[in-house]
Amino acid sequence: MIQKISLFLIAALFFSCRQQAKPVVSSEVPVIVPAFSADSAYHYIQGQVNFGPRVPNTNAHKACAEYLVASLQRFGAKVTEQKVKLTAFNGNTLDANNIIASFKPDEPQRILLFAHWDSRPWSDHDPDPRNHNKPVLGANDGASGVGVLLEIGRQIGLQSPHLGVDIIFFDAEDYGAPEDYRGNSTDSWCLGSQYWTKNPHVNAYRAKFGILLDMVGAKGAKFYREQVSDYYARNIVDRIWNTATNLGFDKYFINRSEGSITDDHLYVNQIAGIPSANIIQYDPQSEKGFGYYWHTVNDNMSNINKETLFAVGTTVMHVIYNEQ
Ligand code: AHN
Ligand code: ZN
Repeated sequence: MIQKISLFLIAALFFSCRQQAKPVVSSEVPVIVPAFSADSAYHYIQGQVNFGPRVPNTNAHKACAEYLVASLQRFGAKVTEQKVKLTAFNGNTLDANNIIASFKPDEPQRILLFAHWDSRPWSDHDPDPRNHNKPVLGANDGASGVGVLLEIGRQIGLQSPHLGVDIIFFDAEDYGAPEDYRGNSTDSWCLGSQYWTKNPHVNAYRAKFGILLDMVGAKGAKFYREQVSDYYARNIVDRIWNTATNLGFDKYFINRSEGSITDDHLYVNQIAGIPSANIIQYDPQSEKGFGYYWHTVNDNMSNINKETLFAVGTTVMHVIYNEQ
């Protein structure tokens, strides 16, 4: 009798354990998304701005490239510098450098994250014409996207998502012809991404999707669904804006289509064929579409806000860590 009962107990225990084990092997295991540090992103923006304007062919530009490469290597990425001479609309030869960081370089399933790291040589939208020939410091226009991606790179190095990730810092995005330029200025923006999409750092490079961060650090920034992104990458735009809404960041991410912007993602979509979305500050009310300090001498650290950095960084982290 005792034997029979214990046999029954063992059997009951065995089956109950099997029952309990089920949810653990199901796909409902919650994904742990590492916390994005806005303090750290802010520090990386300050780190770039400390070099001064990162205009191609200047010492600040060279020194900042070294800082970016050393940072990405410290996070454990395989870093490729794509150094190339590019010709600007005005005939200037630019010593350009696309900086590419690969995490899990042998994993075929990949996500591409990108931002431009150069700053504009002319503050041609400054209200004071005497500033038009001065370079833009680019705390928001340039450094903010790079700073957020450096912090994401640091987190990936500590705990990787399932997929491989490439972070590309494109050069010579902001060397585009001023509005009053009289000569031919077709495709004068985004020279670094135009080059990379025709000459990727690895043969037949593929990624499931791409996300561009451009001007993502300003206080009170609003990010609308951008129309080039919606045309080529509606699913990924949906995923980003839904993720932001679920996280409570809907005051930053407005689920409405506004503006069609020539930016690095245009070439990544059209030439590389990687569906890519642009997270870019946009203000349909303002005259220029972007912040009032856009392409002025006032694009400095005083506009950079940690709450905005946190909303953007956290949203992108959730998108990439939830990708299976
Ligand atoms: C144009 O102004 C044509 N495109 C905006 C791309 C840009 C410039 N992003 C930052 N600076
Ligand atoms: Zn710019």
